[in-house]
Amino acid sequence: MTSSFIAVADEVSKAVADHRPVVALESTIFTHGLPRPRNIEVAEEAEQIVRDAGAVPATIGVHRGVPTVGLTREEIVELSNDDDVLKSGIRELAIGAVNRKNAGTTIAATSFLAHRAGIAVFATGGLGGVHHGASHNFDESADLVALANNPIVLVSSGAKAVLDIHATLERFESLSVPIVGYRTQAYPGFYVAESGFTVAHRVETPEDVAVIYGAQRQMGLPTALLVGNPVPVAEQLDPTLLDGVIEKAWAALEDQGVKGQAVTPFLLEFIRQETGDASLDANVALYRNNASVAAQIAVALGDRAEAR
Ligand code: PSU
Ligand code: MN
Repeated sequence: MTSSFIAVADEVSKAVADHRPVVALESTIFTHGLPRPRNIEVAEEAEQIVRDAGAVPATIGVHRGVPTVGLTREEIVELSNDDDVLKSGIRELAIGAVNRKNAGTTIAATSFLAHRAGIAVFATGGLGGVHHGASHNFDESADLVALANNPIVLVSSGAKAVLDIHATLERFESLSVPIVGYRTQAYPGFYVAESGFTVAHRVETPEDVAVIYGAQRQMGLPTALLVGNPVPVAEQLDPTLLDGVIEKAWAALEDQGVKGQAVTPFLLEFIRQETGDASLDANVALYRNNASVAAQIAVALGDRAEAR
């Protein structure tokens, strides 16, 4: 292992050493993004989906201060039920050495830890990005820069619908982070299949993704490869419902003066309540689908030497 401060589960480190398929999964989705007890069910189901597709799951989070790649079932349950659980980006990772608290890792921190552990593929729900009003509040997710600096394949259903999607896509362009649509030309809209923006490149198969990623690695490109995988249309949130709810969520955020790391969880929880859990169902559906596609990509990567 690259660092004695990061704990890696035996099953994961063996699979990485043997070049067998592994899929990283984040923990903020179950510590801050989903309500109990559904958070635990979803975390466990994602692992099972990855296993069923022939890959080893590595759920990543901070357990009692230790960044851990491959949380055990007990550790996932502990984080899921912890009322004091923190949200850890990259800059919080070392602080755990002193506070010894549990934390969910964001996409930024999970990408960093996955890459450090030699894992190439990561499945999540929706990306962080440029927040609404960022031109005056400067609120941009650290996910953006982390994805410019950690060469992993990240399967998501686009950026979170509460963000400024146009600005987020512009920032990914500035940061030279490539985005491909998985069997679509539309940039996915998280809870909905289409965000209203398009991607320049569409891929048809897990093998296509593996080939592009292998080429990136061969060239020594430092960035992630983003795979936009839309929620199945049958399971998406009603798009007309969504537009109105987002406006209300932004107003509530402003009203209550919510800032910093609390912004994203606040907005998602607000939308869940306003939609009577329909957004939650869509979130779970898209996450399942992303775990499945990520596992297929990990299998397609196989032991391609060029993709290491
Ligand atoms: N999924 C959820 N809720 C969340 C997140 C994901 O259902 O809160 C997290 C992701 O881990 C993402 C982070 O990296 O939100 C972005 O938060 P911020 O805007 O503070 O960077
Ligand atoms: Mn922020």
